[in-house]
Amino acid sequence: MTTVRVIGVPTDYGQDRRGVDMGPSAIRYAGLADGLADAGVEVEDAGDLLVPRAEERDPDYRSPSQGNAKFLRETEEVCTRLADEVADTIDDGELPLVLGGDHSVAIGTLGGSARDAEVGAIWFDAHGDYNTPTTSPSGNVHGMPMAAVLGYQEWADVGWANAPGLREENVVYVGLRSLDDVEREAIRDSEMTAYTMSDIDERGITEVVEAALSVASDGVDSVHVSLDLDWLDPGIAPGVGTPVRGGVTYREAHYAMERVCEADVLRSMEVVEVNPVLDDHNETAELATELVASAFGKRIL
Ligand code: HAR
Ligand code: MN
Ligand code: MN
Ligand code: MN
Repeated sequence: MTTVRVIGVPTDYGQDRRGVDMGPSAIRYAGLADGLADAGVEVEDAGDLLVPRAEERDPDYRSPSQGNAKFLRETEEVCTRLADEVADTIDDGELPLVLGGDHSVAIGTLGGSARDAEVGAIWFDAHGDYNTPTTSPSGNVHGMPMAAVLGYQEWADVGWANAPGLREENVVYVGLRSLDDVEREAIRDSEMTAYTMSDIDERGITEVVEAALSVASDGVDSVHVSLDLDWLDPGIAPGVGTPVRGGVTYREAHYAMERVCEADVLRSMEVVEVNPVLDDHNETAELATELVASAFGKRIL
């Protein structure tokens, strides 16, 4: 039986809206343990990493390459510890489930998950998160983790942001609908595969998820799944810092997670960007919990 180790990472360094640091608590309160039990996995809750409050820190450190990324020192500090914890979990034969926090935590999750193995990744998100400290319009690191771990441009020599085993040609986006202009070009020029919401409109979630799983798992040991709750339509997932209209539906999201489970390639998973301060009666955290249960095997029949 799979043992899932839950690792909470209560950060909000990577974006401007306070409250996403309460994501791990909200997701647990929404019934994560029961959801995972329904899915038939063993659960071990490792608690939360200790994360200093943003107000106690100075966001203005300017590096790498003097870009505008905020809270980089703090992000490094947290992601370095998270990467070790994720790598340890996998060494122990368990499956890490990281609860964010904002999406900058993916630098740590992928750093640990792709430390000693060849790994693919599926990025369920409205956003590409492929900015660098100099291309970013906002300076928010949650818009940068994929560029960071793949060593794109100024991220290239940033040692703490490496995921050595992550193969660019095995990275797949699903559900994109908000990209910055420079970021869009960079994704086009990369070896990653990108399925937008238009692709889902045209081909349907079934075909897009099949294609994503096949690209992500081709020739690698296993796959990391990153689930940003703003992937879903804000009508059903209002508790996120950067909502974008036109996201996937409840059924499309569940279908995708059910297929992730059936494909049996999962190495690590993270659920990010749940912000209870912006939420409607914790419904986004509840949705996150339900989707995790589907990804780990909860079935209707
Ligand atoms: N692309 C914009 C930026 O870099 C917005 C990024 C928003 N990112 C997330 N994560 N919510 O997906 O600032
Ligand atoms: Mn250990
Ligand atoms: Mn994201
Ligand atoms: Mn997003």
